[in-house]
Amino acid sequence: MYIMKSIVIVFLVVVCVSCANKKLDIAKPNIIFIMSDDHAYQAISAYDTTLIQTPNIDRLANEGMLFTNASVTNSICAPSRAVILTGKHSHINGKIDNLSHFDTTNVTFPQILQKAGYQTAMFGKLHFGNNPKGFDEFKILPGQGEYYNPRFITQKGDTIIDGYVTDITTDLTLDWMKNRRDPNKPFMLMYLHKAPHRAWLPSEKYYKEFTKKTFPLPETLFDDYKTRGTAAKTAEMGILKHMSLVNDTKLTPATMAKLNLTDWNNLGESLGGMTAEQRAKWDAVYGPINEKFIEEYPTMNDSTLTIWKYQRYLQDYLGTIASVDDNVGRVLDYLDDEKLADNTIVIYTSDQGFYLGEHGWFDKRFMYDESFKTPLLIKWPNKIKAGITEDEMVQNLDFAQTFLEVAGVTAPKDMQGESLVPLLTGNKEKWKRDAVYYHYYEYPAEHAVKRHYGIATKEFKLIHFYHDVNEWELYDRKKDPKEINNVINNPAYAQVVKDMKQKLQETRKKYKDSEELDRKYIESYN
Ligand code: SGN
Ligand code: CA
Repeated sequence: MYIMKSIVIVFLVVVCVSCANKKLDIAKPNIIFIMSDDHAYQAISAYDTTLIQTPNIDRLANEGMLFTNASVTNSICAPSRAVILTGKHSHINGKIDNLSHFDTTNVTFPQILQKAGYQTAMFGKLHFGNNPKGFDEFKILPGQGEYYNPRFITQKGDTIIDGYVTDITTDLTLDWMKNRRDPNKPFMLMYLHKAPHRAWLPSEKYYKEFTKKTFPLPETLFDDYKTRGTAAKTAEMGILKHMSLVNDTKLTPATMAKLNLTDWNNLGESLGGMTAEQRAKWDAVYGPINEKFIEEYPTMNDSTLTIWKYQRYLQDYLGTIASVDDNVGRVLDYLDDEKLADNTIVIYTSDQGFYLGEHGWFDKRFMYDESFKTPLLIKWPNKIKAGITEDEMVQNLDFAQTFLEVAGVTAPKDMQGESLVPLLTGNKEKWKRDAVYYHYYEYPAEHAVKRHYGIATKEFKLIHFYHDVNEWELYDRKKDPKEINNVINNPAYAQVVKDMKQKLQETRKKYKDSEELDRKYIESYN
């Protein structure tokens, strides 16, 4: 009898402990990391209503926190993703550019969360050249992926899915949440859009709508880079000179031939994935744009051609964002409907910012604000007070440690960011950062942006361009937010230059970057 009693007691204790553990696990917050590719903060209405309304993305700011000073450590796709996953700068995780493969011996936060009992999944664009580790399920685009009828890499092999990439990425995400999510585990989901990456192909609904729109010109569209060094002048990302009339502004080879124009690419390539039916619908809208251009081109000059290209660029770029916004709404609605929202932290960001005509440019790469800064909106009910704007300097480097802390897991000591949890939960006094570090490597390469590193404080930004130049630039971020006046040689800033150079050296040391590593990564190009 006594033995029986003991067995029953031991059994009950075991059951209760495992119940409690399960409860604890389920109580852990779910994490949904939404990232688009090349989404400029200028194109989110929570930041700026000039260009587009994004009511669904804005919900994250209305119900949570809007970061106005979020930046990346290296403004280019795959390196930004590597920083996010590892919590380490590019020079440490080794993924300095889009060209090299990601070193999968790096430990990533999804691997740690998976081990800690999270169910993990990734859908959309990764761009690593290899498959992600630490995911129970993934369906990712190969490389850049296609907008129409894209191919996906899955654990069971490749598959082509008919339709529009932004809708499909969301369908895959919702399908996983509806049908394969384990209700007994917390989950971490990476929902990663290809849009609005070049060559900016909107869905039918939105190319019909957005090709009718005209957008205000940015103040710096005709920037002459007067006060800057060589890098800005030699970069190949100008709307007039380097944006393709064919791939980017969607003139047809026939239009080009008629006007005796040449270009570096042809339409067949970027629209390659479309079916005949999709192409016919596309031509019904873009055909008349071509005809009008044929009429107008003979009277155009550099300035009017720049403006025409800018308008065409924004129509398509913003058209792709309208789909992203709709689809983010679908996911947020699902969380609300399924009563998952209360225990889910939702993050919206981009792999970097983007130039929407500022300084005459498209693309990214530079440490100037439009591409250095990135959108960041976070909703976490009951933890973040609704509608807060946060201006502390945070980076994509901080995400890994943030998610680990959210999940109650200790981060590895060699991660280099800071958890954002104190900022999210109103414990700002714990946030001590006064400068952020940046380092861009991909040169010589497409768009010809020279290698540079630098630091930004809330007041100033110091940039050192190196490799085949040795040039410094300093911007007064408060007085010159558009970064038009490089004041590096202005005697009034002599002390600031000295202090910022000192701070840069300390910061490089702190993050273990060095001239030796700069040389190593230059040599890796030879
Ligand atoms: C492609 C684009 C570039 C872009 C890179 C990197 N050219 O090569 O404009 O800078 O991707 O983008 S394209 O003609 O092929 O569209 S990233 O977001 O993947 O880093
Ligand atoms: Ca990108």
